[in-house]
Formats: sequence, C-alpha cells, structure tokens
Amino acid sequence: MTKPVLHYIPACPFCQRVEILLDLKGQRTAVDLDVVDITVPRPPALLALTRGTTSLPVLVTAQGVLKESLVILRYLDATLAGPAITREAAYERAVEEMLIALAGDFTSAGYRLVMNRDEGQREPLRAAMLQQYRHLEDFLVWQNPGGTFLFERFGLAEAVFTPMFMRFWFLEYYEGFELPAEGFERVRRWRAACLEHPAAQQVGREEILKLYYDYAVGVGNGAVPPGRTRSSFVAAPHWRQRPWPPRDKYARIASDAELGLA
Ligand SMILES: N[C@@H](CCC(=O)N[C@@H](CS)C(=O)NCC(=O)O)C(=O)O
Repeated sequence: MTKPVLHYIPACPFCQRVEILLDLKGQRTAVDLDVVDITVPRPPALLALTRGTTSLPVLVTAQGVLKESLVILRYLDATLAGPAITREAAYERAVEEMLIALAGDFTSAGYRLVMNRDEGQREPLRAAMLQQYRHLEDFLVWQNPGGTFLFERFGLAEAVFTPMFMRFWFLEYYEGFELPAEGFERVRRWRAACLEHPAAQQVGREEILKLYYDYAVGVGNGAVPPGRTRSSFVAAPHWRQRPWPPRDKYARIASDAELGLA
C-alpha cells in the first residue's frame, strides 16, 4: 500500500501536531514527508491537490486529500499501527475534546498579542492571553487536579497544545509576557511537562524566536515586512547562523542585515 504523504512546513505548529502524533505512535516512517517553503508561492501541483487553499498541513492518502491538523491527527491515529493516542473510552474522549475545543481561542490570543504593533493595545491583549491560560487552569483543576497531563500520559490534547506552548516562547521574548506563578500552578505544571516531552522536540526555542521575528512585527505566513527583502522564515541562511533578533518590536523593523538574512 502506498504511504500517505504529509505536505508540511517544519516550523508550523499545526504541522508539528502531526509530527508529535507520529512520534507518539512510533510511526515516523509510516508517512512520506514533503517540506513546503512558506516563503515562496505554493507549487501548482500542491494547489491543485488542495483546490487552491494554501494552509498546511495537508495529508494525501490513497483515498483522497485531508486538510486541517485536527482531522489529520484523528485519521492517522485511527489508521496507523502503534498505541492509540486519542482516549478510547467515550467519556474520556469527550473530556479530551472539551480541552481541545479551547485550543482555537488560546492560539488566536497568542498570535494577536505577538503580532500587535499598537502599544495602546498591549495591555488588553495581554489580559486576553492571561484569560485563556485561566480557562486552561480551570479546566485542568476541574478534570485532574493532582495530575500532570490531562490524563495519566501525554495524549491527543497535549499533541494539540504543545506546539502552541512552544510558539508562545515568542510572547516571553518579544512581549515580556510571563505566566504568573500564583493562580496558574496546574497549567504551569502541564505546560512544563508538555514542553519537555521526548515526542515533542521537533523544534526548539532559538529556532522559533528567530523564524518568528516577522510575526513580532505584524507580518505572518512568510510575507516580507516593509523595508526588507527576505522573510525571517527563509531556510537559508540557516537560523543557527543568524544573530538573535532584537526585541524592540514596537520601535522599528530590523533590517535583513541585522537579522542575518542578507
Ligand atoms: N486550521 C489549520 C491551520 C493551519 C495553518 O494556519 N497553517 C499555516 C502555517 S502555521 C499556513 O499554512 N499558513 C500559510 C497559508 O495559510 O497560506 C490547521 O489546523 O491545520
């Protein structure tokens, strides 16, 4: 049988969800990977597969094309060998779904804050982010107050949230946003265990902070900010060879040279 093909962007959190699931199942090689460069127009063949949409990940199976990371996670969990990552008991699966249902607003709040360039909006956006963490704190205290993960091990909800916890390193670096110690103990414990889980090490902090510089100045998805000729998401020069980006995102947009992109 032909392997499914995952078209993905390595630094993309939605794509990382799928990589984590494959690692959790011990099925990294069960899917062929096609790396897509977010800084150039999508290849026509890929656009034809997706009927013109550009959002990734996309999974091409023997039966057809699947879009949306959550859909792909559930499909691969159901069809590949290895341990089930989704909870098997109906009630537990429903609890898992309730937590996953919080991921969209959580993600949007973090991206709105990092991409903001209006200093006057900073405080309301920080408050909105904190509110999202409060929802997670409340949920975990409700469902599993003494535990670390939602259930006894890193599962589907963790595969969904961990890439966002990693991207939100950009909130600490570019916004000085830290989760307060008091009142957030349970979500902090969850987040720390998620971040250090062996199945979730596809990207690291330095890579994220360098690649996501453009998001911090309000420009997403591989587009080029004003005054620059290259996106911070370009593959070369490799992020390891680039200097750490400046943090003063409200003052100015750093040049290609300053970011090591020239
Ligand atoms: N809801 C989608 C979101 C995927 C998404 O936003 N992917 C971004 C990369 S992080 C993307 O492909 N951006 C480029 C584009 O949309 O053209 C999912 O969960 O798969």
